[in-house]
Amino acid sequence: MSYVVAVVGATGMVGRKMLQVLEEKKFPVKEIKLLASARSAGKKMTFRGKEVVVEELKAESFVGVDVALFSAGGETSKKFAPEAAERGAIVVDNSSAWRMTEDVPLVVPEVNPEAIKNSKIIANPNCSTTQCVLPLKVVQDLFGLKRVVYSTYQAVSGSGRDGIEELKEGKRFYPYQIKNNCLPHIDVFLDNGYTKEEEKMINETRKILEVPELPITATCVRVPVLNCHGVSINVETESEVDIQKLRDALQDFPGVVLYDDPKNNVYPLASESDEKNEVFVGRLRKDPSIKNGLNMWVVSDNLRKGAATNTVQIAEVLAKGGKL
Ligand code: A2P
Ligand code: 11C
Repeated sequence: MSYVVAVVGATGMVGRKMLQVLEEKKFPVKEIKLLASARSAGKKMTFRGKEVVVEELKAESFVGVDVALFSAGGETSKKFAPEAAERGAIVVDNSSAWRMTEDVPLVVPEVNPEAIKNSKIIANPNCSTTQCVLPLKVVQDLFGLKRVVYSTYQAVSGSGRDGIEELKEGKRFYPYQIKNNCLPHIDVFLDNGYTKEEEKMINETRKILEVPELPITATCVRVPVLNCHGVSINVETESEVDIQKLRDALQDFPGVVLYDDPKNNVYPLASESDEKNEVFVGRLRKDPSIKNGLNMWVVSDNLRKGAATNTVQIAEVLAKGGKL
């Protein structure tokens, strides 16, 4: 079987990465439709060595499409995902538009593929959440989760082209310069003093791991790194952590690479995770400040596993399950 695939936002950073990942993973594409705003209509892009003309996104674009991968911002997804679904396409949406909608599954294929069921719209989590729920699922299954504290070190590519241009070329985009700085400010501030990014990490983790009441807190920080987010995760567990058991389980878990040999300076790094599809986990150690505690350092390519790769993996689950 092969499929008609639409990429909505094909000209953007994540859209381009989706095309690259579809090629690399040899996703069975019969025909590809590249959709973007009217500004890009007529532009030529390449997929599998062939030129493809970008079309303006319209509701009719989805006639005959089996699966539509969206990464064109929340407003576009809100408007066009139902249009696509109505026309028979299954939508995998990388925006935040549908993530917390009750009947929309929020999926990381290594963690909760069963959540997909027969949904017509499937949401892809925020990049910083995605990379955390893989090791957290391992901890949850082994020792149970009691509380999670996230501290993130997020790359400028999470802000799209604007962030990259600021770090590379000094074009100002952030409220303060990012060079030589760390900004404890990602997305907008909410009335409770948290940012929307922090709120997303809290809510999305609870939804994916099916622990709606789990106490979680987060501080999200933008750092002067081009690509790959780092997250320090402090976890309080129900039962005592056995580091060797955790190491073994992480090594066996799909999509996770254990990089944990501190004596030989082996730990996850942005520079080593760039352009990789896996989540790198290291600095595993007990937290002796609480009864059952653990610290980990988790790094992943936010444009790949945090966005394009996870979206394509969801499409793979759909294809393998005969749902397209
Ligand atoms: P375009 O390139 O035509 O503006 P990024 O997040 O890297 O800026 O990419 C955003 C992607 O979403 C681009 O492909 C962009 O297309 C697309 N996009 C933005 N707004 C719309 C819209 N209103 N309709 C369709 N595509 C849109
Ligand atoms: C960032 N995590 O690094 C954001 C980007 O909800 O999909 C992705 C925002 C989202 O700025």
